[in-house]
Amino acid sequence: MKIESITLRELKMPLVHFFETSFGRTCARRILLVTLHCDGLEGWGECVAGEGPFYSEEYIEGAWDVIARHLAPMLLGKTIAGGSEVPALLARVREHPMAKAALENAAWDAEAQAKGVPLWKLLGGMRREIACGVSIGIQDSHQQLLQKIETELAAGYQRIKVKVKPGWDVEVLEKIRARWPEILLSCDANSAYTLTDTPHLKEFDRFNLLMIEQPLWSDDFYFHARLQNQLQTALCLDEAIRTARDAEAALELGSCRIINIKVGRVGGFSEAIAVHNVAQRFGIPVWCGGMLESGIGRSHNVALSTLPNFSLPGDVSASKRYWKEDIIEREVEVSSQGTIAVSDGPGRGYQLRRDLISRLTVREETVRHS
Ligand code: OSB
Ligand code: MG
Repeated sequence: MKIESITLRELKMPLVHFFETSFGRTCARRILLVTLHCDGLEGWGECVAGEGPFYSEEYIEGAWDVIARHLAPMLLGKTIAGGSEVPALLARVREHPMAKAALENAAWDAEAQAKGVPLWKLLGGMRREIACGVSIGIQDSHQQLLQKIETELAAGYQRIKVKVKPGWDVEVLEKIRARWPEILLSCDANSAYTLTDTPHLKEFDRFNLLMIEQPLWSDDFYFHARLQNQLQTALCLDEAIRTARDAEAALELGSCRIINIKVGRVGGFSEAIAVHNVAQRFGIPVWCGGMLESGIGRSHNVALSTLPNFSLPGDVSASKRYWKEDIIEREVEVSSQGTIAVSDGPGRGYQLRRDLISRLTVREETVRHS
């Protein structure tokens, strides 16, 4: 596949309901899509960077610039066999994993179409359907949160994850457990605590949580090991795992017993597969995280989740939980069993709604081989 040009698009997509974490509230997503034009094919990828540099240091303005000015020129004019060749071509740029992932995943997307195989099979997936959970943000009231949980359980979701932070934690978990003693329940702190909160975090042990996600600093797995030693509940790392090497170090240290894999955070499908394989070697389950993706990123998350060690329900849920209308057709739908079925069609398995994409586009730039 010869990469002839690369198009960047920003789509403005309001969320059906705001999403709040310990680092802030999002009401609308600025979705950055990239399109690789090669051999008459189009590979699409989504850059999951946030509106501001709060989950990680990446954010849409910076990602747009680094893709258009630095990363895209490294791919333009190159002939590649497929997505797995992209990381080496981009390696001279340090970090910027979400920006790199958008391009690499677009190359896999094109490769799957070129070969006429489903993307999930190309990635090494084995499952025909994936297990789904939901991530529920911090709400304006406990009552509102309980109502949301009730709705998601009724829809069939297999695991509920709630966002926590100091002041929105023990009391909230108490109320959830009082009403639903048996459900699979976990919480995600997005780095809202420090080691001095250890006695407080120990109180979480009484809620029989499946995991506590990233309680401490976003770049840490050393002190997470110390915390894990003092807790019964499994820790799960999200922010801190950016490479397979991080995963190996964290698992050797005993920093966590579960890993959340986000394809953007680790820089693309190749590294996501590598993290998955490291975890598998250590006997550690992984699940697929989400970043409030549009249909492009969402369909890629579905494909990744079919790999064998994705053995816990992920945060990949139905399009309609986020968007009035998603940019793919059909939308990502979840069964009453809380599963998403994968299709046997070639490529990502979901068509684009081009008319809607152009209507939502607020900025567009095409970079060509000079
Ligand atoms: O930590 O998993 C997280 C959303 C934005 C940033 C970070 C996170 C999240 C989610 C939402 O939890 C997952 C989703 O529903 O896409
Ligand atoms: Mg998380």
